[in-house]
Amino acid sequence: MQRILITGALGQIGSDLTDELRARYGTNNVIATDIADPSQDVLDAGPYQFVDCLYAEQIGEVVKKQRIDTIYHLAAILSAKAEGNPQLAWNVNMNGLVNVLEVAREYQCSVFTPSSIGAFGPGTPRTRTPQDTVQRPTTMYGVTKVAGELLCDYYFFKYGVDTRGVRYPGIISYKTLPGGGTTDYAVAIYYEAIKHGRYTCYLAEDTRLDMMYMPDAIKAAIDLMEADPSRLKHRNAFNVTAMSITPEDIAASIREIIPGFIMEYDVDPVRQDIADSWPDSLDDSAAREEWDWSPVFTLDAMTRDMLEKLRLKLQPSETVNQ
Ligand code: NAD
Ligand code: AKB
Repeated sequence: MQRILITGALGQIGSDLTDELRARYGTNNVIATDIADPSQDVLDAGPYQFVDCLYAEQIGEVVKKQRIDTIYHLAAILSAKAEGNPQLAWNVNMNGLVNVLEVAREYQCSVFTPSSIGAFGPGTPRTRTPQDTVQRPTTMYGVTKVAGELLCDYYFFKYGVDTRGVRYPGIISYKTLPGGGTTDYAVAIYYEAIKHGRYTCYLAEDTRLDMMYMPDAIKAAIDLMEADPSRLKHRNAFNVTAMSITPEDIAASIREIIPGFIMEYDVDPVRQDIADSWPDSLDDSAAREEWDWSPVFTLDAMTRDMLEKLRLKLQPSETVNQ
């Protein structure tokens, strides 16, 4: 039976993942945890506990009491926020992960940990970035992601902990706002298109990055955790992608539905530097071969769904483009 603990469950990915895992495995079998204040909706939706990943005993207590066998470890500091406070990012992203892995070792849990396109750097081949290649990131976020990938491999080889993970691209979703990444613009653009009919983008119009719609990101995590382990040659840090797009590509896709949408640019050098150090497009053939990874959403399909869902979510008084 699956008894699941999610760390960082109130974040962008965690809030969607919690719902999907509860739909599959039963509400009471999925314990959402975070350090942020939960809303009443979160408390009503299923089991929730405060767990700070910086304290292994807090993780261990829930794992033991709730007889957890699988941990989805999502608590982290994302790239732009990490550049503002590198020491915090190192602490949360590394010590939080070590604590989760140690608890998993003690209680024989499987662990899913996301890495990122941020694990690559300027020396990495930019196009069709291979699964196994140069990883010399220039951000603190990237440093912690590469170290995290290696640490997860280490716990598998050294202790037999069933660690698995993907390198996510920028994730686009409507339920919970992103938490301080470089790719957050790709979510904000949809909100602003509906709210104000225009958006000022902090990345240059031709900045090409991999992106993925949330349902595919959730599918990647669950498919990998359910994959036959005998097929996995890589275990952690599988490249996965759904689309390789620029801000202008998203704007053009939105204009198919909101023809008057205006996109302007005011480049933020910090986030532009980070984006410029990341790949244009990942080669995800290892994930396709080893656990049949295949995304569902194209850019236009995602745009249609995002705009439809945000129109339902936002109050009519907040919107100019119904
Ligand atoms: P997020 O910032 O939206 O959420 C992170 C959550 O972690 C927050 O709710 C925060 O309160 C919580 N948290 C922070 N410090 C904590 C601590 N000490 N203990 C417990 N919880 C703590 O992040 P996300 O976008 O949901 O990302 C989840 C994971 O996926 C991260 O590892 C991130 O690097 C990775 N990832 C995300 C994206 C993306 O585009 N969202 C892309 C690539 C990889
Ligand atoms: C970020 O921009 O930090 C994240 C990521 C790609 O890891 N969205």
